Amino acid sequence: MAGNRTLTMIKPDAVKDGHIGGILSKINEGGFRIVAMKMTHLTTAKAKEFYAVHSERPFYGELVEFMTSGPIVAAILEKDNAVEDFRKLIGATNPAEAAPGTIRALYAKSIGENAVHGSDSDENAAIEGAFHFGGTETF
Ligand code: 3AN
Repeated sequence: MAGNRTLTMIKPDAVKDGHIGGILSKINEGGFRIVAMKMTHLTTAKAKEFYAVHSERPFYGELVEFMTSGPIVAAILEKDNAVEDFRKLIGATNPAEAAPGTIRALYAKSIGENAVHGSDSDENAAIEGAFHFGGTETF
């Protein structure tokens, strides 16, 4: 059975450019309920931990540097089939390939600075949710 929660981060580029409101509107219009949310600034250690799965990729250093370059907004979103439906709403990793109307088509600058994160599996959604939020911060 598909899970009903996913973890998103509005990344430093989108926060800096004033797109928190626009992205939250797309999330609401997409039928997701926000069950946890915070604005935070990742430390280098926390960003490295979050993206540990990419540690062997050539862009890992750049990714960690970018994700620690300014505050982010992290949120847990709830909806039936949340992981897959949210990845549809955000669009392809590379905004040049993201479908029109998707969050990345609207707000992302490049494959590296791509406005939002979305979990890629139910298992990772649970891990990433627990990474950002304690039980008393999730509703
Ligand atoms: P997605 O965020 O769509 O799941 P992943 O998991 O392949 O994409 O990559 C994680 C993050 O790493 C992306 N959101 C993006 O910020 C960064 N990234 C992915 N590919 C590249 C790349 N070729 N160059 C720079 N950064 C990248």
